[in-house]
Amino acid sequence: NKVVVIGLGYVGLPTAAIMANAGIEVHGVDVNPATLQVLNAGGCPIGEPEVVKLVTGALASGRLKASDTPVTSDVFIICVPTPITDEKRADVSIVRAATRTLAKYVKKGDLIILESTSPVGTTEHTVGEELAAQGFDIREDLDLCYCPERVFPGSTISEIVENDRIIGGLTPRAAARASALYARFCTGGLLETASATAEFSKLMENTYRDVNIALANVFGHIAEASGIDVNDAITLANRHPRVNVHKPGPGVGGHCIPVDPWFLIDGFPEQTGLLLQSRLINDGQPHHLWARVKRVSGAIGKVAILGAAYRGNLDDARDTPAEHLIHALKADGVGYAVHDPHVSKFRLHCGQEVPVNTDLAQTLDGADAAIIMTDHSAYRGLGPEAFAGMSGKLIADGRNLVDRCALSAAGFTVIPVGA
Ligand code: SAJ
Repeated sequence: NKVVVIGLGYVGLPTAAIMANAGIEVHGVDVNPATLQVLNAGGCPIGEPEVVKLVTGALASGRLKASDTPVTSDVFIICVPTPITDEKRADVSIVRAATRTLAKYVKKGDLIILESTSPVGTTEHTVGEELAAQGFDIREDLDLCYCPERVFPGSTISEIVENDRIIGGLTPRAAARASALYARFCTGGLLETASATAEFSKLMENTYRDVNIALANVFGHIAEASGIDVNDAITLANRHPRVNVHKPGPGVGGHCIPVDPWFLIDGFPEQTGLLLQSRLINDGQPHHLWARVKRVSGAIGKVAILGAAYRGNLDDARDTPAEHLIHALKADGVGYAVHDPHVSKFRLHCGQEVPVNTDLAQTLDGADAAIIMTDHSAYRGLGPEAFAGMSGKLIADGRNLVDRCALSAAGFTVIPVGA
């Protein structure tokens, strides 16, 4: 009746807290001293209110504990990051290191579950290999599973509890055992399959979204070239019962959608031309928007970037499209200031920390152009008063949020996406 969770990040920590609140004794493990310090003081390192409530409650109940080392247990769940390298290769070294750490605490008969989004074959070949190195027969002695998370940041708890969950067992016995565990805190369907099928399915879900967003962005380019408003056309197309065109925008961010398709591209280069093209289209969107701004005005010294978060109303700036825009501005020697109501700073991949202002008027002060990158509610419907402090009158609206009519009437040039 005890579960060890390795990795107390955006997925591991909420999962640990949900299990603790379902009456399971949970021992969380993390290598980050700052995370452990906050948790051991009874706090929560993630800001989402529902998560804070559940984590602090679980800690107070004594059923959730956190440290930097595992303990013996019957069940281990791995929720660590699976990044891509600068060369866009899948990096499963953290999964390997986590498995090596927990392998010392594993005994015959234990259930080991991987939740991290991973290349096809990781459960059997990376996790399995490390456990086999300890002398285990990974089919006979242990139950090994891949059960991917499907968390949509911003609604973490309800997504973990209510979504259907894929349960991929290396053996049917392993899948049945993991199902029984998830049934204790998940109300969604528990869909048993093989581990490799589950790994592929998870990658399919996020790749489907990336390719569809790329398609929407291409429709946006066509609309821009033809003078039609893409949003009107999409609204009409989506009235077809089998069509769901996604939203064009200023790029695709987050730690999942811009990363996961690379796992398939890396593993299956000959089969994934469409996926590669989609990745390039979506990563090119911030550059595309900046190129359109430059076509309207060649004399821009300072840009105000509105939105550091990768998606609206989140405080999460990981892999934000704003990073691509910053690189484009730097390459052209253009200065920038960043505004976000929810983010105070973020770090670029090169290590540079970018300060973020939470005061919109201060950020816009003296800017020649404003570029809206994030669909925060705070930007919806903004009119001329909001942009009054700018030096220039140019707004690129990457999310089609501002009051285009009022701004045009006040002499602003607004560049929308897909129109
Ligand atoms: N975006 C668009 N147009 C759209 C939809 C999204 O430009 O039509 C952009 C967003 O603004 C954002 C990026 O794409 O920059 C990614 O956002 P997202 O809404 O696709 O979601 P994520 O990355 O927060 O979470 C995704 C979800 N996956 C799917 O919807 C298939 C979530 O359910 C997964 O659990 C999560 O990835 C994950 O952890 O894998």
